Amino acid sequence: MSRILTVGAAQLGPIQRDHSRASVVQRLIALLHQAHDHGVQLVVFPELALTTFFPRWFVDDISEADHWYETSMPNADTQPLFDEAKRLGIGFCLGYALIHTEADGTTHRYNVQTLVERDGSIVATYRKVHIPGHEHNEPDRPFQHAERYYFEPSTEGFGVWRAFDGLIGMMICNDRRWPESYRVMGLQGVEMILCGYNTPIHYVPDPSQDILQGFHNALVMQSGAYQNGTWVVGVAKGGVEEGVDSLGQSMIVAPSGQIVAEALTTDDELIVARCDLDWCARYKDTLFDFDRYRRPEMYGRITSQRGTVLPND
Ligand code: CDT
Repeated sequence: MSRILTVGAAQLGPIQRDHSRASVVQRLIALLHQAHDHGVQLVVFPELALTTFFPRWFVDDISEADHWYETSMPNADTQPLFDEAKRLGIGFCLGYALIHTEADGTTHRYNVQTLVERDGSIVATYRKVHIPGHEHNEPDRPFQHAERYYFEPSTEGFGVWRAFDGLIGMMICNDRRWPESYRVMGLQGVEMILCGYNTPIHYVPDPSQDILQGFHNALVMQSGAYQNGTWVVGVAKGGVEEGVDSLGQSMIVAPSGQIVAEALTTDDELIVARCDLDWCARYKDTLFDFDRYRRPEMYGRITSQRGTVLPND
């Protein structure tokens, strides 16, 4: 018997600075209704899906940016999304910024995705592992990418959860460029990885990469899917947001590495695929039978070393 999970990648167009969370949640609910019409069981929304991509601006006092973060999930703004999804019997994955306050008053800021089951229960909240960009204001840039100022990296790493009658993992944006992200989940048997992203077309440190953004986006997700025998659902917030053009190209990738659905626009757009989770075994039990073929004793550098160490002369 096959295990078909019908998935919707709910791409968003831009969210401008002055757009209220309530108006964004209405857009998410509109996509949820489209998903329901297509028999979707799980909808995946992008990274930072409730607000504009605020790390493009620097503030000297980080607490001035606290209004971009959620303090709890669900909350008054997102409760209508949770209620409607539960009413429709659709699960979802939502990216947002989270501020967590400890009992002693210390605060931690994370870039997260929360996975919600069809009955409305929260499966898990994943915190982004690989935080790209820079820590300090770089005023000569056309726009900032100060994620390393605004977010702490996860200390928990990549989990895989039993949900949606399968094994589901999560990663966020820059995580998708690192093979280790997929492999750590592959080693937990992952069958579908959910990944929201915000990718500016203009890469300030090396503009020669600008025309390759779409190629690299597909390259990393297709290879990650194939090499680990897993579905990958990549979902963009695309279009021109506060003057910054961002990649669309949301896609659903099969365990074969083939793209089975891809967005045509950079706007709010739902793409859908019927994903047979049992297809993962075709790769996991053959060419990528980890237990039979992997040589972890040869890979020590991957976990013992961070940067490059050149061979001796
Ligand atoms: N949001 C995010 O992680 N974006 C990065 C941009 C890298 S450029 C600093 C990405 O990998 O797409």
